[in-house]
Formats: sequence, structure tokens, C-alpha cells
Amino acid sequence: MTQFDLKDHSHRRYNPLTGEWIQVSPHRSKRPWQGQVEKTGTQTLVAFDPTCYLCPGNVRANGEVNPAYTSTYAFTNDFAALVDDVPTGEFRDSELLIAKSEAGVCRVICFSPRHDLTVAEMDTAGIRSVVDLWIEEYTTLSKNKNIEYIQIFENKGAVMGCSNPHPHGQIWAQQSIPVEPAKKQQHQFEYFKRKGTTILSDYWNLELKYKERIVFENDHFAVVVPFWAIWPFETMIIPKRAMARITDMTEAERDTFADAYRRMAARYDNLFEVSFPYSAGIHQAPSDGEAHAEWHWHMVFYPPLLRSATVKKFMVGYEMLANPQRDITPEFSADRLRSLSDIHFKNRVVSEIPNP
Ligand code: H2U
Repeated sequence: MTQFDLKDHSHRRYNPLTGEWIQVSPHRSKRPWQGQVEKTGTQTLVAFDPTCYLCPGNVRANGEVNPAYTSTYAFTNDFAALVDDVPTGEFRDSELLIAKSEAGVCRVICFSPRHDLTVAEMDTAGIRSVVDLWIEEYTTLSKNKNIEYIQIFENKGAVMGCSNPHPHGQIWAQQSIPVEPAKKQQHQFEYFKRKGTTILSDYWNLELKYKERIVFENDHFAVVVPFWAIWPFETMIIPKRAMARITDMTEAERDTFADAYRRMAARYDNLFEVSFPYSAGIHQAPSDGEAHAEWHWHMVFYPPLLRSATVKKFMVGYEMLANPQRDITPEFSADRLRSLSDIHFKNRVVSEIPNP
């Protein structure tokens, strides 16, 4: 009987952060690259759009006027999903029908005054300002005793439901720990109790041993396609030292985190030479005033594209009914992403473009 090989044979992979499994079917994509690599026309945007509700000086949907901001800008979402003044209450009938009121705050974070940029095309200093604003927002929101968890995220691209190309993200802060971070809370806690180290410290050492899934690293951060990645080109930015929250970063780490975020976003755009869509966000310790030594914060990128700018991975059928499934292996994806430049394709000088 042939020996089991992760590269060739159907298998399940375990995600130690969530306790979930994913089906990997590499035999379905044994060819080096299955699909066509198509280019789609890149959308041309203007630096300032008078109709954009996020551009400096413009009027938002609720009639408020944005200031003439020159770097970043944060405001409370005019259509917030979570509000601070919800009446406290509970509905319960037996152990089957249960509902609880949920208070919270939703913020919108403008990354730049420039309507025509994305993180992939911003400079590191500009992204460092976004990191500083996230930390400032986290610090302020965590002082609210109604807030137990703060979810920072970015939806990029219309395919991800992003409502406006102006570079922006959101923060939803709330009373309970939502489902995804709660799973990670539980598994990191149990692991730390048993081992005295964080899952991601030990995981990073394993990635250094195998060197198959590292996309790139800088002084303080590593970017990997996780062993348990679900999305075809899913990645994770991991701080090399265990830190519970983004507020624990030193000045130097804030800079290198901005560097990792920019370089990963640029590589994504370079993959199919389009503005690459994704949902990305930071998972970190609850903002409950506890130390949470078990937590090792990290940023995840979940991009939907599979083979080209127009071929998307669908999470349907088996994924909806059983568990997620992928064909191309995380090692294959890491290899592709590793081979790409950190310089955005639009900024490439002619000498850098390989001859056909
Ligand atoms: P998304 O593009 O990820 O949907 O984020 C944009 C958010 O901006 C969205 O949640 C808010 C929407 O409610 N928004 C305002 O708060 N004010 C506006 O004038 C328009 C959009």
C-alpha cells in the first residue's frame, strides 16, 4: 500500500485554535496550476470623490460632515448593528428558546483621505497610522464596562460586501465574546494551562521546522498560510512573541506590523493583478481587564478567490452541511504567495517586469 502523503492523499486537518477540522483533497488538483490566469480591467478611481461618504469634507448618509482629515478618521457607524443604549433583558422558555440583549458600539475607520488607495498601495507610514488608530480605539472602547470583546476587521472588495472602495475598516465592540474568538479563547486557554506556552508560539516553531507554509517574515512578525487554512489563499500574520493584545506592541512592533500588513496586501494584489478582495481582522484577548496570558493575538486574511480574478471558491454544499473543504494544499498556496513581489504591480518599474 502506498504511504500516506499530505501532498497527494485525501485527509482532514485540525485547527488547534478553534478545535475544528477541514477536508483537504489534493488529488483533485495535482496539476501545478489548473485554471486560467485571467486579468480583469482594474477600476480607475479618483483621489477625491465628491459623492463618497468617507472622503474628507463630504456629507455622510445621516447628514453629518466628515472633517477635512489628512491621515485617518474614525466615527460611530451611522447604521450601527450594535448600540450602547439597548434595554437590558432576556427571553427564555425552557432550555430551548433563549435570547439576551446585546449592547455594543460600531465604529468605521477611514484608513486614508485618498479615495483611490487600498492597504496594498498605501505606504508603510500610512498603514502605521491605521495601526495607531486601532490601538487608540481599542484603548478607548475597552474602558466601556459594557464591552467585553472588540473585533477589528476590514472587508475589501465588492465581492466581500464592501460598500465603498474608499479604504476603510470597521470595529464592532460588544458585551459578549462572539463565536469565533470564543472558540479561540477556549482552545488557547486549555493549551496554555497544559503546556505553559501559547499555541501560536509553538506553532511558529513548527513552521520554522518545516519551512513549507511561510510566506515571508520580518523582525517581529511571520506571515504563513496556516496548516489548517480553509480559504485557498488564506494567511495569518503572527507576532513572533506572545502578546495578548495589539496594545502590547512596542513602537518598533507597530512599524513591523504595518510592514507585514502592507506586504501581504501587495502580494495578494500581485497574485492575479487585481485589487484582491478579502475579509481580514484581528483576533485578540477579550477586553475584560484580565491579563489572558494564553492569548497570542494574530491577524487573519480570508480571501475568496481561487484560480483567477474571476474564479471564486464557494463555501456551499459539503462546506455548509459538513465541514470546509479545499483542493489546493496550504503548502502550494504558500509557495505561490512566497514567489510574488512585495512591490505592488502598479508601481513596478519596467526592469522588474519579467520577460515573457
Ligand atoms: P463596509 O463597506 O464594510 O460595509 O463598511 C462601511 C460602513 O459604513 C457600513 O457599515 C457605514 C455603513 O453602515 N456608513 C456610515 O456609517 N455612514 C454613511 O454615511 C454610509 C455608510
